[in-house]
Amino acid sequence: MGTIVAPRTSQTRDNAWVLLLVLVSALSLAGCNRQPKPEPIHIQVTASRYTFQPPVIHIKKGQDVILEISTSDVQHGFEVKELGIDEPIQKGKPALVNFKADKPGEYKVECSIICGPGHEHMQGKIIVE
Ligand SMILES: [Cu+2]
Repeated sequence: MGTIVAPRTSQTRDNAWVLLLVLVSALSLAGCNRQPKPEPIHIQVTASRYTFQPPVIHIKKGQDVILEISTSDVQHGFEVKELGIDEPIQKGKPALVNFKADKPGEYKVECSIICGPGHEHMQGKIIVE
């Protein structure tokens, strides 16, 4: 009789461990779901007479974005009117621009500081998908 009871007890203990493991896994999964905020994506942009590099920036709707913008020659401005961005870019001092676009579309990037004869044509694009 005793030999039958002993294995049952250890079986019960095993079940308890499995149950505990399942509970712990479920709790840690639930914990992950509570912080779905993804890290912001970091994009390097270089302004120079008379282009932005990359000329087209692709991002996802709702994604937190940090643009690190530097200039390789003179002072430029990084302006995206529709997103309320206008940042002067000085040599040796990269500017960090943090934003999030909630509406898909194409946003025009323009240089907002006169930088030479080609200034008017210095444009780029942000495409939000
Ligand atoms: Cu300019």
